[in-house]
Amino acid sequence: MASVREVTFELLRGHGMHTVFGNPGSTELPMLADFPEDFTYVLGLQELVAVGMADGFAQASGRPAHVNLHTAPGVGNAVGGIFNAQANRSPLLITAGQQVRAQIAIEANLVNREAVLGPRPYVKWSHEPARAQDVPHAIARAIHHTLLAPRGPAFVSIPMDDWDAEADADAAAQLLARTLAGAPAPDRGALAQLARRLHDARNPMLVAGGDIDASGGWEAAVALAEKQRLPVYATPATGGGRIGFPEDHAQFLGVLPPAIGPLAQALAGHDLVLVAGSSVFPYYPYIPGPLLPQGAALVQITCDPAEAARAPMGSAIVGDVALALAELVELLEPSTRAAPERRADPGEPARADPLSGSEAMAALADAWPQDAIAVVETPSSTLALRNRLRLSRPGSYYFSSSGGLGFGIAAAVGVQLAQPQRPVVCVLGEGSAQYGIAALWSAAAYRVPVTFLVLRNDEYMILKWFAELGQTSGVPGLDLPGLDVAALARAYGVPAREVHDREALTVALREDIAAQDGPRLVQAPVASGMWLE
Ligand SMILES: Cc1ncc(C[n+]2csc(CCOP(=O)(O)OP(=O)(O)O)c2C)c(N)n1
Repeated sequence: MASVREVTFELLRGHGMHTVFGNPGSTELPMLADFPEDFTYVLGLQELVAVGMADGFAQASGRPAHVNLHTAPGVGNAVGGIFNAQANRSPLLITAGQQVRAQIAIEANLVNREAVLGPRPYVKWSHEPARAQDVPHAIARAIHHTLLAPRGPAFVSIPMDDWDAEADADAAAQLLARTLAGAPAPDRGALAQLARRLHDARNPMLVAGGDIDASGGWEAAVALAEKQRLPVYATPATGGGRIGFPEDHAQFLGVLPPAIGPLAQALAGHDLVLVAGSSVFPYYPYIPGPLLPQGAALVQITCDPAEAARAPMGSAIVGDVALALAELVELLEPSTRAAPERRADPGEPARADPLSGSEAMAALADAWPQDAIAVVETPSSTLALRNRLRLSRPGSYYFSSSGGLGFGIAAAVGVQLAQPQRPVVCVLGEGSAQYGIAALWSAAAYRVPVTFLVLRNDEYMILKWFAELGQTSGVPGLDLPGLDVAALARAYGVPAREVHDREALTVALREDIAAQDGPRLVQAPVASGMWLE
């Protein structure tokens, strides 16, 4: 007779989920006992790191990933990462250990009290099975939830004595045979109406969001923009976890500003704004103003009913973004509107000592292989990175769309494990790097060849900028003197060096990207400033 553990691993096999990211504790040992040889366990030294690695892995593979957490304190550590994963729409199966059933009632040590409540706001489904025999069903159900639109994490808490219990053979056989399919098809009538509105519009535009990339709609977005000669903007960088349109395309005009007033101003002159694969809009900070410019209408295409329901303006079509875009391409004839004017190149950045963020990003652009992937957590240089790299291939950019730090290093490791053929470069502020710094150990231990670039400005620059913007003075805790990430990296087993000028940075990055034997880190001291170009 098969045990709950055996049936569960069989189920994971059936879903192609052979990798378990995690940090083990005593409550997880029974699950991990006799760990099957066809599975890989990737150790993260803290739960936030384990979740971040699984998030990157899930997003870059397009498949659900499994992360296993320690009971209450481990789940607590992980919550910031779970918050990021839901914003990233990452299909994560999150399992956590729990005390043995016999000791839950008396709240013995390590009981995860009301286990389902901790992660509940940030997961699609949160559950602790009523019986050991229900564990495989709960895990299957969680996996299905992660994959059905909108994708996202699901959580199962499992008492540690469940794993050796005898499984229900009939239920297991049925479970293992089940498959679920279904991308939500957008309403055809609504799409036909949108096609007419696009055709009739004088000056329509497209706002490209990350779900274009996640849904596989990249080519359809390009085809639609070209056929209709639409100017294209990216949704604000604050919520753009992925990029949805090639940023070197002649019709790509830049990244929208993230606040209400400036964003509406950037849309001025357009009579129809089509937003595909983004919320409307990931605003931050609060700069009030009209939501839309005079004379503009907005239509959003989203796979997420909640995102459609909460938008403050415009209409919405709910359905798979790639399907919707492909159907619009079919429905529309080529437009004779004038093509949008190509935006200017940012030009060579001025020389500075220390380097400006723009120079550092220009050095990165010089070293950039066509097929490389950027994982980005560098608040004051994110826009400079976008403007200088102009990434042009799908699946080339990962950013924590919630804004929660602790994503970058870990996600880069997960992305690289999912995409071993493509070089991965992770660009970090030295402040951001601290939240998930222990992921450097996983990169070194598993020889994951990510190149890390750390921009060291000795401060939380973006918070100083927000303080200035909000006219908030006298804020403590915004300086980071003496924080040497290269030294930290060496302690975790990652070879690291510091470089000071643009040429040396280009050379170091080229060398590190070419070396595929494990992770490398380059630290570049940079001047204080917000680097937009
Ligand atoms: C988990 C978490 N804690 C705190 C913050 C607030 N926060 C946003 S940006 C930032 C500073 C980042 O500093 P650094 O990486 O050095 O980048 P810089 O702004 O200097 O470019 C902080 C602390 C956050 N976003 N997430």
